[in-house]
Amino acid sequence: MATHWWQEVVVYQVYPRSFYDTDGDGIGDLQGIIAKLDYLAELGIGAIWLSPVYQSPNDDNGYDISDYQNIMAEFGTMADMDQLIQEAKRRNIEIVMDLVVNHTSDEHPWFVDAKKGKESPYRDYYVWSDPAADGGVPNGLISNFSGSAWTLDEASGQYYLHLFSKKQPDLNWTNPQLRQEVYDMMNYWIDKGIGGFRMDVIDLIGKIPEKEIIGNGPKLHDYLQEMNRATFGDKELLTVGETWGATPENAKLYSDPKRHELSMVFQFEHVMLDQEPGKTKWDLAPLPLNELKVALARWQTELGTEGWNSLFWENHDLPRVISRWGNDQEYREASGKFFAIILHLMKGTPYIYQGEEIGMTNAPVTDIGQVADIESINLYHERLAQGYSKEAILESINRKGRDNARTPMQWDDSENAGFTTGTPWLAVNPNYREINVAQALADENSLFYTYQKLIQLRKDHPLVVWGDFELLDTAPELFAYVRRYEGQTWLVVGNFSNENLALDLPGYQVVETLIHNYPGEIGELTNRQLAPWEAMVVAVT
Ligand code: TEU
Repeated sequence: MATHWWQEVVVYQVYPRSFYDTDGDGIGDLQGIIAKLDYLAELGIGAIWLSPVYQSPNDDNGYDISDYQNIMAEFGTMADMDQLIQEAKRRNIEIVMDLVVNHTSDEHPWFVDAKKGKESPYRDYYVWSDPAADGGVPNGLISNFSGSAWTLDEASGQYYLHLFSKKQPDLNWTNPQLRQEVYDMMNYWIDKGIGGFRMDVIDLIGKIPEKEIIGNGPKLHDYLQEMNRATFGDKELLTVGETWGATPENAKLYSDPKRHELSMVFQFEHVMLDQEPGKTKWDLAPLPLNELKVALARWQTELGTEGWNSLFWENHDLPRVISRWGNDQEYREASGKFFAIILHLMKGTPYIYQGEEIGMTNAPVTDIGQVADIESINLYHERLAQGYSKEAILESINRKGRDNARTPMQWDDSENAGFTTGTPWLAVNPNYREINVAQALADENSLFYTYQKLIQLRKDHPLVVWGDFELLDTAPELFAYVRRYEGQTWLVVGNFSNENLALDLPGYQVVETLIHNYPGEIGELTNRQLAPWEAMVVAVT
């Protein structure tokens, strides 16, 4: 079986707006990423997933693109971008671009022209519909950012579709010319020497709006195969689809090498467990530990050789995992290491979201005025109108809002966490004096070095990349699994709780302690207590 570089690396996601600001405007920039490449090289990552840096009016922080072949002025210039690609390559780091082609900005020239009327050559690049018989919206499709997914274009009397904000009109992928424009744009970036694409909500491009079919439309995989042939198919690129609706079954459709589509997908099954069934992420429910383990394990075993996993706890849309499922007070470091160890020893390509490697936590808000994210702001107004209390809505936002992970990167304990000399676009988490990169680098027991060690283990031991996976049947709070490869066996064990936990795994003799988040080597695996969030990787016979 052919192997690929993107199976062996760890990817680091940079959210440029919040990473590092070099010109004092309070917004991170490309020179800021270049300045921190040595830091990322020290961590050991092999690729950066770069959230969008293209020209954008920033209704959704760059996920609303008005020019795919220009750089957002606040972030820098195309020369900076070329420099970033080259400087990263010098350190064996590939740049994976965010490909946002389910929609554009309403300020993209295509949409500006399309709005001129039905005769516009770009009209059909977007999705238009006449009003329903009663004169209202064409159907019941709902935007991910609240309200109808249809907005009336007064001039023509037709509605246009936007599955996200009004300023993110959906592209019409049934139009072959539009598809060719997207492929040409992708080739422009490939020619610059990028390492791949992270494909934003790619499972929506096969939609049939008139039938209210949104995800996993019938033509989706035809389009991806066509895209593969027209762009990256003959290149060694990392391509990862963001697919909220992925099951192990359809993940194989995307990532089975024989089908020539993508390298892998992001699946979100585990991310949706702590919400009321059938409702939204804002409708909070406790995390069922056993279901989490079972969900993750199913993905580990079901893809076999017909697909490839990606592994993540966090990204720019999700809360910080330590606050969400760990303990961001007393056991911040220990629980952070627990999540790192449990995830990075699984089979698949791991992703680290900026700040995760130093254990950044959710940033509390007490008033909607402190929130910048369009998703949370729209939710707030929608739920107020529906009669929810302010307190209840703010609780949901504090727990699940996207700004939690978007506060500026905490570099040191100087003002604004060393992120900017100006006023940060979003307030820095007040805990930056204790939690920051300088502190983490100075402490040899910090979470940073756990991540560094995990990345090194992956480089040194093919077992981590290629080994088989078996979940052990244990108490819900005990997360235990085995990896096996060419006669070697590793055991990964972690205590998913704030309490001591009995450990009794007879039948294994410890040969070597590879990683442990509490002091000391591991001897016996029987009649032992695990401390809160204690986690370890041991080679066994
Ligand atoms: O996210 C897709 C998406 O569905 C999320 O917006 C999701 O609804 C929510 O954040 C979590 O429940 C992608 C990008 O990652 C996100 O940042 C963009 O806002 C969105 O697409 C539109 O481009």
